[in-house]
Amino acid sequence: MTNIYNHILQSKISNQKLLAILLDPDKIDLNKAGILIEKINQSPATHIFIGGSLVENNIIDELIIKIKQNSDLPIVLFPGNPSQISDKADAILFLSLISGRNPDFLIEHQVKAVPILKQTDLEIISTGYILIESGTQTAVEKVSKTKPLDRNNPELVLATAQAGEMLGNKLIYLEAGSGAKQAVPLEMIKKVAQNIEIPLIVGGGIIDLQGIQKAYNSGADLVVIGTAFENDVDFFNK
Ligand code: 1GP
Repeated sequence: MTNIYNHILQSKISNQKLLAILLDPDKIDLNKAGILIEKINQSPATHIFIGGSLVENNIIDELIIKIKQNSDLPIVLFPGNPSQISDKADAILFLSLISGRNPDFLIEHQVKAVPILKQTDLEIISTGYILIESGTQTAVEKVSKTKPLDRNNPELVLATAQAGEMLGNKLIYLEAGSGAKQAVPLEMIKKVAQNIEIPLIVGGGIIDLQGIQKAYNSGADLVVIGTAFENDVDFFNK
């Protein structure tokens, strides 16, 4: 497996846009995972992200094994907490919720994750995770007990992203929240993309192909699609 972060960087440099399908293990029936993986293989996805705000079942290992048997796509953990770490994946977005002021999600979970991560060969990709207000309270907001940043305050969002970059994060993730009513504003994506050097991930509330294209056109390097694919596995054929 090649280095996943380097590939993201190279893709950014060559303006090759990336697409991740997010699978929430809580919402997956392992018996039907075969069909799901087939659909992912037929889609333009370049990565599979695995995780969720809660994840109460423990099928993560099994799910990843099944994906690996049927797909060559890189599998990246996108964990809500350290219990979602699996050594079966290829990499992990080592997230710090820098839009919030809850120390648990800024550093506590990360400290707790270290002994687990040290036992794995996962590629660790430090990611500044920024939650943007999106119309209703999303699961991330509830679980993390943090306030999202004002969607009408792009300056603050940019300063937060730049602080993440200066702190050494390798990626910035602008998140509206899973199933968000409103996706991250395009102007905000543009402003952040133009003023950071590191790759930019955008996700939450993107429900159609035009939405993906618009996020790319605004400067997103990687777009994450969860709910839309969950609701319709033929989403990418439309
Ligand atoms: C959530 O950004 C991802 O963390 C995907 O969101 O489920 O709304 O596509 P959706």
